[in-house]
Amino acid sequence: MTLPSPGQRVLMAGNNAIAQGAYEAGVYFASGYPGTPSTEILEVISEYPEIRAQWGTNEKVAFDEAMGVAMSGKRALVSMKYVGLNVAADSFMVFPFAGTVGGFVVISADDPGMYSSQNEQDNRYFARLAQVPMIEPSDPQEAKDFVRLAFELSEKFSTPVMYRTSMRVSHSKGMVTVGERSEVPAKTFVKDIPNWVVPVFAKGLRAKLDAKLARISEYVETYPYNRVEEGSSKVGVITSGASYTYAKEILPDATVLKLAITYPLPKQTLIDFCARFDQVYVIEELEPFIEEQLRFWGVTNIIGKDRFPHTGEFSPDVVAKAVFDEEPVQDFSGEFDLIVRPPQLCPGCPHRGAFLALRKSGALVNGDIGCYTLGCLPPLSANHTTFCMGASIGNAFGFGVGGTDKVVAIIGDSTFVHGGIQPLIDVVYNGGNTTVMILDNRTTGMTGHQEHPATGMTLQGKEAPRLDLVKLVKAIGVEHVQVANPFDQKEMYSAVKEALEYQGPSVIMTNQPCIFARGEKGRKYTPFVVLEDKCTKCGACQRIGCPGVLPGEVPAIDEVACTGCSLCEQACKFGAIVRKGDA
Ligand SMILES: Cc1ncc(C[n+]2csc(CCOP(=O)(O)OP(=O)(O)O)c2C)c(N)n1
Repeated sequence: MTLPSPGQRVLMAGNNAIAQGAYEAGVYFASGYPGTPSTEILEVISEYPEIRAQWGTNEKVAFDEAMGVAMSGKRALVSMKYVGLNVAADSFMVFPFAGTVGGFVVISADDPGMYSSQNEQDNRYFARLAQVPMIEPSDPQEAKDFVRLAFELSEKFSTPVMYRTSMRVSHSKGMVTVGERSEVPAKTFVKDIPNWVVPVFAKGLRAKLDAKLARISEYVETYPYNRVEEGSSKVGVITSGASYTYAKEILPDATVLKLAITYPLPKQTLIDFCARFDQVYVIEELEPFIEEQLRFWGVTNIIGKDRFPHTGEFSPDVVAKAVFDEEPVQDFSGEFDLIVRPPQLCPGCPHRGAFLALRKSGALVNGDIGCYTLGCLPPLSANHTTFCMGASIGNAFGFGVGGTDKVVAIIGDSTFVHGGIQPLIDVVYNGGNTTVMILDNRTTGMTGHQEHPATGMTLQGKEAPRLDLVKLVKAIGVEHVQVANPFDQKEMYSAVKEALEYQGPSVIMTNQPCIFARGEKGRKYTPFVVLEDKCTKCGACQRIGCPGVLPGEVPAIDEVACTGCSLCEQACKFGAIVRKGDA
């Protein structure tokens, strides 16, 4: 990547701008864990040699490390998808009691509309829960500039600061004027047990935190980036983040109070603003976070979630409908009129072979988060529950305790390292008869092929000590451990059968890489072809769920898509599928 020079105006996506903002703000350390829409922030930061950047094994670990750097006196940032903050929440809730030494910023990237997420969650409530200030940019220029503001805020009040972005802000592009890096002098950590040993001194620190929040609340009343844009019409609007851009497009003449800091809210500024108008639109994506607060303060002349949907992503259309339509829009699915393309595993994906064996075994499968979640879709239909990262193993243990026979937890390599190790320890400790299949495709596939400890590579693509998953599960105490090739159906099925028959905890580790994993790209494949005269039209090859097997009375194989994995050949009992050249 060529880094832009100071003063240059560059077209940047919001996430790239955040990375540039971190560079300019003199950030010393950045960590995180991949997750849409935040992933690129750390990937781009890793290009700046001035910042020590690294993937953490999960968001809590990444948070704790950044927190340590900040306590040691240097600027630290941690970046994650909004659900990552659920994982890091334990630290996030306690850190504010002590405050920070160097600036500390946690980036939470929300996904209104759930484009690539397991749930919809408005993380603004996290700032309120943790009692930390929160800043929200609206466009790429602000995405960059607000990083510096967030660090200044953090150091001014010695508090962690939450920086909330969303899918639209992170992924839209805009022109950004870049600046220079400011090296920020390191501060010094002073040993002060009553401040830093939080649990022992929590009662006193609680009062201090309240007092700090009161000071910040006063400060935000005059914060220059909470600004009023005077308009010519009699309409007032309160908004922030991506919603600001829709509000400006749909109500160009309105007077807009644009909030940069959305927690704590500037109470008096908001009350005074609302007093100027008969009615004020509160245009905020997801929950009525600002609106509820206004109503709590006795403001009644506001139009909020009685017209605007509280689910899904906003767009100019949604805002226009809510403002101008007769009927309030109560629900919004966030869908566009696009041709439906059902998600599916890629041709040549090793997970397919694992699901075929699982389907044949009749096991109840507790799934986890990753590409393999798609194993729930027909025709595989072999992943029966999925919730969040690391849940599969505990869920499978629970199903077993509940009396269900033949239960398998499936979990990807990245997810296992993130949140699967402790539940496996628990299974061994508590005598579970649980089978765990670790789908080791040697990458974090779903989020775009990031490295993790078991790939043996760092964020920067440098070699690192490789976490040996087989040794690890044995060290945990699992005695029945098998490594199986998912492209060899006989081997895979017999591994599943054996594990299910075994009494006690067992692990099956698949051993084939993702076709896009490092070192796999650009490989030449010899595709398979269908011999029409031998085909009995039984449909078995269609039931492996490979997009490379094209439907038709006599199926065909898409030579461009085919990676020669041979699962279709193994499914055909009539020898009608052969490797090209062998026909
Ligand atoms: C707490 C949390 N952090 C991050 C994510 C984003 N995310 C979705 S799946 C996934 C990991 C997928 O990697 P892996 O388990 O190796 O499976 P693969 O996709 O390679 O099959 C991540 C990081 C998430 N959903 N939840």
